[in-house]
Amino acid sequence: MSDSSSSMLLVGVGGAGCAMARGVMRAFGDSLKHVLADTDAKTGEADGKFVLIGGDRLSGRGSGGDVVAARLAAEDSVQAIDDSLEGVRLAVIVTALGGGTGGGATLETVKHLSDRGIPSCVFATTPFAFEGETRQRNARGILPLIEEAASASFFIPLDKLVGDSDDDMASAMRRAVDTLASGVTLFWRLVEKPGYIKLDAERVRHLVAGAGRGRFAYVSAQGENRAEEIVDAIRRSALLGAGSGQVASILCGVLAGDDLRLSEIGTISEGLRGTFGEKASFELATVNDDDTFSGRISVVVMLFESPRHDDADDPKTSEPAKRRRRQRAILSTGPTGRGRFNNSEPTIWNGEDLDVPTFLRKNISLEF
Ligand SMILES: Nc1nc2c(ncn2[C@@H]2O[C@H](COP(=O)(O)OP(=O)(O)OP(=O)(O)O)[C@@H](O)[C@H]2O)c(=O)[nH]1
Ligand SMILES: [Mg+2]
Repeated sequence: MSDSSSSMLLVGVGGAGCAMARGVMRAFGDSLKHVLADTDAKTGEADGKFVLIGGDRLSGRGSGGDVVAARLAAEDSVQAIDDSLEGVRLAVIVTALGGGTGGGATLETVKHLSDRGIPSCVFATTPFAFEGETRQRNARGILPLIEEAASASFFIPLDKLVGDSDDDMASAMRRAVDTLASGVTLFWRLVEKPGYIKLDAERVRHLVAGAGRGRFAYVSAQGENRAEEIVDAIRRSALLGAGSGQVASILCGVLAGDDLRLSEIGTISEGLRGTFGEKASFELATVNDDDTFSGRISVVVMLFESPRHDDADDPKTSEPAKRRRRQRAILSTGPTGRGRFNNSEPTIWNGEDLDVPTFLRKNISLEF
């Protein structure tokens, strides 16, 4: 593992999140700098560097599907990940929304990292429709908060990731984890096995920081017409949803062996731009790894909806961080401090404390 590769930290959060992070490590086939975090001590029994969060509150038994309990638990103890952060410039977080920990603890982890100047790129699955309303509600409630806090985020519905096949549940899950994991390894492969068109770790960080919410897919093909088949699969991908919504920027990673032809890169590049708009900013990089990809091309596509922020490479000044600081500034003037009225009786009228400024009483957020 090179120094620049170890500037990227893989973080798994929650039971399924840690399982997916282990999938990323398996797919990469080498040791990745990582940390696995869960409120359930059992998750730590398998391989990998594990930190138990919320041990005092939840006694290592998980949150039982309670997002708020998981958030509080993570607020108490998320600093347990700090000894994994040395030299880290970008965190890639994998998690599954639906339970308590994947949602609640992910949000606190992202905020904690951002406060330390580390941008997060979050890959989060959302529950299958058949899992029921409680899990869907858990996911829907926390999703916008994670989106706002993270530098880049991908919310991947498990229904779409698995597709229409009628596999048994275990194989469908395995396929979902493998697909996601193979895509997520792109970050490390770009740095460790660069092809002719390179992206180094700092450029990856720059592209991801401030990119906002995106869509993500991983497709593979082999044989004579593999490039055309890839373009076709991209057009039909339910995860990318061609034609549904604006695309401001496209990041494409082409992973192949020594047999990758220039014309194939051209076909993929033109196909993508033709599908998602010539006006979108476009960045393509290649990975050359003959041992893994000989005879095959795999493509990771990331589409982002909003234009990038100019200062996005500085997480302290990126838009999510600025929004959070504004929010904190509002909250820090809350009703606990009554200034020169500290020793006087509050002025209560119709149940409202009129000494508290109106914008706080009415929960109006001010833009500074
Ligand atoms: N990829 C994958 N997803 C899973 C698996 N099992 C469950 N899920 C998904 O993960 C979501 C979260 O479930 P868990 O990981 O068990 O929950 P948690 O984050 O550990 O949270 P708590 O256990 O409630 O504290 C579920 O709603 C499912 O959508 C799995 O084996 N693989
Ligand atoms: Mg759990």
